[in-house]
Amino acid sequence: MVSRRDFFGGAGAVALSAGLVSRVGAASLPEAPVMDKAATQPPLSPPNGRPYNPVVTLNGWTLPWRMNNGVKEFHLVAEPVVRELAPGMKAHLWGYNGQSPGPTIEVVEGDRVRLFVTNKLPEHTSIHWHGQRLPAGMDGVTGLTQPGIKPGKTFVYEFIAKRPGTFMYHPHADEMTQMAMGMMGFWVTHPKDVNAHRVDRDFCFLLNAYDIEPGSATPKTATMTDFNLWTFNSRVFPGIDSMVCGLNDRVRIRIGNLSMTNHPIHLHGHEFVVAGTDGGWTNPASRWPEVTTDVGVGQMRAIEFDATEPGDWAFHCHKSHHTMNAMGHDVPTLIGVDHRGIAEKISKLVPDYMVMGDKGGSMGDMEMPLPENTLPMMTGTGPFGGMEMGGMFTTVKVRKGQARGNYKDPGWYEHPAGTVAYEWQGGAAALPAAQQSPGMAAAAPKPGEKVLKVRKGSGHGSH
Ligand SMILES: [Cu+2]
Repeated sequence: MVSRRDFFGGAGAVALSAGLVSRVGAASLPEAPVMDKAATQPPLSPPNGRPYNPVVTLNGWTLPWRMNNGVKEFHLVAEPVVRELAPGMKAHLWGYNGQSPGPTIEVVEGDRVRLFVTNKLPEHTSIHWHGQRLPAGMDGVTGLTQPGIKPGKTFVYEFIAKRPGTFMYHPHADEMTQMAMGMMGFWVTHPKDVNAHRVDRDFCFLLNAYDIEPGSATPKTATMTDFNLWTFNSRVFPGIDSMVCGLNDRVRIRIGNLSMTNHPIHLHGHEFVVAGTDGGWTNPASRWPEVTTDVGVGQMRAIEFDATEPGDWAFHCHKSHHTMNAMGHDVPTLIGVDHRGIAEKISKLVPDYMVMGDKGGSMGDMEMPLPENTLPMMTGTGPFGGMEMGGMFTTVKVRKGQARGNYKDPGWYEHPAGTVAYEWQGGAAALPAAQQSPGMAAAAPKPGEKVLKVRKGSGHGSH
């Protein structure tokens, strides 16, 4: 059936106007910068517009903009990209401006924002601005609020960034495929008052997941739960950069979940509060300290803490399957089973088969033949050996003297003498000087002296 619109917009009319439109379009579209690296880029200090304190996107970057008569103009290009998940593995994904996830968009509360979205995918798409207050027609839901953006076309979205906070963007078109292929990005609307909610370090990243068969490069898009690569911003450990902080810095980590399951995110060595959600900043009186917070599907959390403890602190999803890379998900349990002979038989059928949790062996230390373009399931080497991690794992590195604005990885933490767990060699345990409380050395018992353990009441030194 040919509709009236089709009739008037028929082939002849399109051919006549297309050249004109595209010439004007090319001249007036903002530049669409492309990122060719998966490394964390330094924060983008705003070159124009109102000031704000920029975020650092973990293994990502912020999209530059241009000002056009007071409007902040961005240009996102939806396109196939090659994303390095970690050194040794590249994935063929869909993303924006050269990477998946796309670049972070940073604006200030009250900014008028105009986003040009060009579709270079083989199918139609749209962008939904997750969490924003905006006119319904700018909400980016294909069929409901706009037609899909056809391949080769550019759509314009325009609205005022009304609410400060943490947001995401993703397609609302053939979502199952497009999200499984990596189409998503982060959005931060900074408060108008540059001193409001101010922190020293403000990191952000998305939780996402892929199902890429070892040896291949393109995700299986029909997978609902059995993903084999659990990622922070489309990176897996050891490919995820550390979040580097100065001692006593106030640190914020903003996390958005666009995977298909929840992720209990856990920080070692510090307690944090959830200072913000997808709905905005939390009331300080409503906050409670915790060391793990669950980030549900479609949710965002901004956690904050004072980095008071120097060291290299693990930061990871607490689902143990999510800190593993591919191939760890269909392995039989053979703990306690005499597997001599069995492993050999199975390995004839499954070339990469090996026994886990037996004879003290660990996958982390073993050299296992891998198909091309995949990663060991538990990997990474720390200063004390194999870390046996993968997937959603990285570190928060807290260092005295790490200058403000310096995000360079300082290397491994140098532990003060006597503060590292050690093997007991028999005899009395040596209590290192660094762990003695004041006055303890003087009170240490002489050999053979009987020690009476008495708990002192506070404020009473009479014992
Ligand atoms: Cu998880």
